[in-house]
Amino acid sequence: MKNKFLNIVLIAIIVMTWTACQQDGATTTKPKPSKSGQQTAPSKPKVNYPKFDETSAYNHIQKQVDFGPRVPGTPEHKMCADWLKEEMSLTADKVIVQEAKLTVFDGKQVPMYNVISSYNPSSKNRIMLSAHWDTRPFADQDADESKADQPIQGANDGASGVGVLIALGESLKANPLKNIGVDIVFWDVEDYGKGEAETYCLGSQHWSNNKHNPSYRAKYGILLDMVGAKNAIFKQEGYSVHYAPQVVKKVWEAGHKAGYSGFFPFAKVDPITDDHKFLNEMGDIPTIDIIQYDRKSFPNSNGFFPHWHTHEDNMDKIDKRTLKAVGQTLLTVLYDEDAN
Ligand code: AHN
Ligand code: ZN
Repeated sequence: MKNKFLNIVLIAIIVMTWTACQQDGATTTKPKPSKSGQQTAPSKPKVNYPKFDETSAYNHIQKQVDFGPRVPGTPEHKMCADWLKEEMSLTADKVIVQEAKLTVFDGKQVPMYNVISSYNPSSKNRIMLSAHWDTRPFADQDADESKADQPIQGANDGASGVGVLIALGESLKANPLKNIGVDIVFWDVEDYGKGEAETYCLGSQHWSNNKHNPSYRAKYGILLDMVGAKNAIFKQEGYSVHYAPQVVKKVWEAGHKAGYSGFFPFAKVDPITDDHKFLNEMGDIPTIDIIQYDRKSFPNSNGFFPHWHTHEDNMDKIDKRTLKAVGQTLLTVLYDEDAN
C-alpha cells in the first residue's frame, strides 16, 4: 500500500516537471507580445530580397552564344556590342559605350567597346559589378590541334557573367534601390591575350587609365568570370583577398545567408590575373573576382573549368543552379547594402 502511494507521488512529480519544461520551452521560442499587443520589433529591419531569375540569365547567355564568337574586330563582335547597349537600356537609367582602338599581343589593332550601365546614377555610394563580354579568338587548349586556331563559343568564358548581370539589371529595374547606386560594366578585349598576363584584360586596363568620367568613384567592385558551369565552386581568389578582404568576407557571408554555402566555401586559392587586378592596381577600385579557379582541383586546365579555351565551352556546360547561386548572392549583397 505504502509503495503504491510512493509510486503515484513519483509519477506526479515526473509529469509536473515535464509540463513545466514544455511551457518553459514554449515561452522562450515565441517572442513576448508587447503592451500594444504586437510582437516585439526585430533588432534589424527586414530586407526584401528580389528573387534572382536564373532562366533569364540562361536565355541571355544563349542569346550571346547565338551571335557566334564575339571576337574583337569581327562583325559578330560589333553586333553583340550594339545588342548589349540596347538590352541594358531596357533596365538601366543610363548606358554609355566607351570606345577605343587597342593594340593586342600580335600588334593588330582592334575596336574596343566597354558597355557601362548605371542604376540610381545620382547616388554617391556606388558598387561596380562587371564581367568581360568578348570571347577568345582561338581554342588553344582544345585537344584537337587542327581546330586550335578557331574562335570559341565562350558560353561560360564570357557570356555567363554577362547573362547573370543582365538578369540582375532586371531585378534592379523591378525593385529600385533607395540609397546605393550600381554600375554594371561589360569589359571588352579581355581574352585576346597570349604569353604575358598583361596582354589580357585590355578593356579594363584602358578604362582604369581613361575613366568614362574622371570623378567616377565606387566603394567596391565585384567581377564575375566563368560563373555558369555545373557544380562550380567559387573559392576566395588571391588578389581579391589581398586587395579587398572585407568585400570577400561580405560576399561569401551573403552566399551562405542566401543558402548557397556549397558554392562559396571559406577556402582560399592562388591569385589569377583577371580584370579585377587592373581595377585594383590602376583603377583604384577595391575589386574581388568571383571565378571558378582552383589549381588543385583542375590541374589539367590551368585551374579553370575543364572546357576552358576549348570548343567545348558551349551551352551544354551551363547550369541554371550555378547562375542562381551567383545571382541571388549578388542580390543579397546589394539589398543588404541598400538597407544599411
Ligand atoms: C590568364 O590566363 C593570365 N588569366 C585568365 C584570365 C581569363 C581568361 N579569364 C577568362 N579567360
Ligand atoms: Zn578566357
